[in-house]
Formats: sequence, C-alpha cells, structure tokens
Amino acid sequence: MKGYRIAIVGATGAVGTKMIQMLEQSTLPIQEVRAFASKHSVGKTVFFRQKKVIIEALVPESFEEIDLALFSAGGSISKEFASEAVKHGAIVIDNTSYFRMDPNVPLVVPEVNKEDLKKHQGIIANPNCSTIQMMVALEPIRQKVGIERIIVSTYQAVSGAGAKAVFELEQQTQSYLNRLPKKEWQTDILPCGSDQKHYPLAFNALPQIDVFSEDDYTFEEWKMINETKKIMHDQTIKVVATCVRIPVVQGHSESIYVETKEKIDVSEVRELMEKASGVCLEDDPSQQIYPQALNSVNRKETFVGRIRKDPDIEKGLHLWVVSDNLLKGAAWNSVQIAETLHEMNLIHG
Ligand code: NAP
Ligand code: 3JN
Repeated sequence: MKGYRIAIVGATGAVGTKMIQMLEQSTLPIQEVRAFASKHSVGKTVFFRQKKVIIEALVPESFEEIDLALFSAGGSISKEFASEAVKHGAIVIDNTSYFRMDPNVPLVVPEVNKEDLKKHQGIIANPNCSTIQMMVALEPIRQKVGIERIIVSTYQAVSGAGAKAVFELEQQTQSYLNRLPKKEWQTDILPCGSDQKHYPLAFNALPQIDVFSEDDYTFEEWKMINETKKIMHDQTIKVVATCVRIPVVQGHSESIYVETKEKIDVSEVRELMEKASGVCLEDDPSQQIYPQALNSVNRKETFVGRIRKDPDIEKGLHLWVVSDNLLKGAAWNSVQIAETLHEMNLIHG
C-alpha cells in the first residue's frame, strides 16, 4: 500500500488547520492529502509537508479515491456529505455533534474506548472538546474505583468558537486597551454566532456556550452530559455541567468534582494519573505547580492537577484539568482515531 488518501473538510478553519498539522506529525502512511472548504476559499492554498495543496469545493464526487475523510465544517456539512463519503468507500471521522449520539456511530476517545471502533459502519464521531479532556482524566479513576457522579465547570478558550471568534476577541481587547467606549466594540459573534444577543468577551466571562435548550441548560452542557454516558458505557453516572467562555485563546480548563463508588486517597489518584495514557500530572502545590491553559498550547496531553479530597464528602474529589481544545479536543483526537484504526487494522483501503 502506498499510503492513505485523506480528505480534510473544513481545512481552512481553526480545527482543520490543526488537523493538517497533526497529520504532518502522524505516523500514518499518507499518500495524499486533499483540502476542502467553502466556496470563498476555493483556489487558495494550504501546505502539507511543504507541498502546496489547493483548496477545492466540496461535491459528492470529492470522495472518489479517498480512504479517510476528516470533517470539521459544521454539522450541516457532515449531514450532507458524510454519507456520500462512506458511499464512495471512505471512513469518516467527524468532529461535529451531528452523529455523536447516533447508536450506530462510535463516539471515541482512544485512551478510553478504542474497542468501540470495531463496531464502526463507516462513520466515527469525535466527542466535544470539553468532554474529551474530562474523559481522559476521569477514566483511570473510573476503572479503579467507579464513578457515581460528576459536577464540572468549564473555562473554555475562544478558539473553540472558531477562527472568527478569536479575531473578535483580539479586536475587543484592542478596543479596551485603546479606551474605546464599550458600545463601539465589535460584538458580532460571541457568545454564540447563531443566537440573538452578542456580548463582549474581553475582560469578561460568559456563562453561555452554544444556545440554550428549553430546560435552561446550554447544548454544550448537554453534550458533556450525554457524551460522557455514551463514552463510559454507563447511563447511570450522574453528570452535570456549567460551561463558561473566558478570554483565553487556546486551552480549555475544567474544575471537576467527582464522587467515586469506593474510597480512594489523593496519593493513589496521583499514582493513577502518572501512569495514565495521555495524561500529564502537574500537581505540586508546595511549588505552585498546576496545569495552565497557556502551557497546554500545542501539546497533545491532558494536564491534571489540584487533586484534593472534598472536605465533607468522603468519596468526593476535586481536580483541575487542562488541555489544548484544538488538539486533544479536536484535531489530535481525530488523527489519533485514524492512527488507532490503522493499528487495529480497521481501515480497508
Ligand atoms: P471555523 O474556524 O469557523 O472553520 C469552519 C471551516 O468550515 C472552514 O474551513 C470553512 O471554510 C469550512 N466551511 C464552511 N462552509 C463550508 C462549506 N459549505 N463547504 C465546505 N467547507 C465549509 O470553525 P472551527 O472552529 O474550525 O469548527 C468547525 C466545526 O468543527 C464546528 O462547526 C464544529 O462542528 C466542529 N468543532 C468541534 C469541536 C470539538 O469539540 N470536537 C471543537 C470546535 C469545532 P472557509 O474558510 O472557506 O469559510
Ligand atoms: O465552544 C467550544 O469551545 C467548543 C465548540 C464546539 C462546537 C462548535 C460549533 C458547533 C461544536 C461541537 O463540536 O460540539 C459544534 C457542533 O458540531 O455542534
């Protein structure tokens, strides 16, 4: 085999750009990378291993002679084109939420449930970024002592909302530093492009990611709840989330409270984290060592620290978990799924 022919759908976006980088560093045998984006980008170029790749328009025939298609152009594009890719014989790894809760689609974090890949029928879903890093950190605890309940609050970076949202935060920050009145700040996208009202994020914190559902939770919060149960194969785990956007460019942080089924000491949790695949333990309060979003940028690991026993609840633990939302939260997890499919001999090219 000469290597895989890979399509990147959404190649110019915040996630797609990182997918190209992750593929450049990948151990996968790669014959060709093709890049797709909207009509506004057709004809522009991206680079893969120093070679020019011309951006193409997406049509159903785009997937002829493609082995693997990585999608990150939004749910409506996945809805329209993922099945076309499968029809043409490609395996789809989809970064959008469109297929995540479909019972026929594995939702995979390789450190946690790579065995689910064996059941794929052409489409594999990449979980939401906030879910992924929580799963990497909690799976070692779940395996050792079981998990009863999770209460998580997120501190999410603006790059999770796309390339235009990063630009908006930069503009707002400049406006603040130039002492422009707030009414003159650019507020077109955040907290959520498709919602009615927009607020400044610079020097602010916005407790809204995605739109609200009728029960007053946001869809981001529901994604964390539902995806956790599916990935951990346990509908009985109690999960609740509060998702907050903060003015950080890259790297999501999470404060996680977890109640275990059996007792476990902090020292044992630290040992588990030291050995866990994909985890980097950074936990030494005496030396002010703890995970920080800035230090997570361009790293593939999930950083875990501030591990403490709850003062009142015997089986309660608190953790601070940080990861690069564009890498482990999106592009790296997708490429890692592709590498795992290859290692498990599940790509029939
Ligand atoms: P982004 O920066 O706005 O990029 C969107 C990408 O989609 C661009 O490449 C854009 O091309 C392309 N696109 C738009 N319309 C298209 C069309 N009709 N045909 C083909 N390509 C089209 O957004 P992002 O942050 O990269 O996120 C993209 C998607 O990835 C999101 O909508 C979401 O579903 C998913 N995502 C997942 C996670 C996660 O947690 N796993 C995190 C973030 C995003 P142009 O540059 O030409 O407009
Ligand atoms: O906001 C973040 O930090 C993560 C955003 C993820 C996202 C953004 C737009 C659409 C998603 C996602 O992956 O859940 C989607 C979506 O596909 O629903």
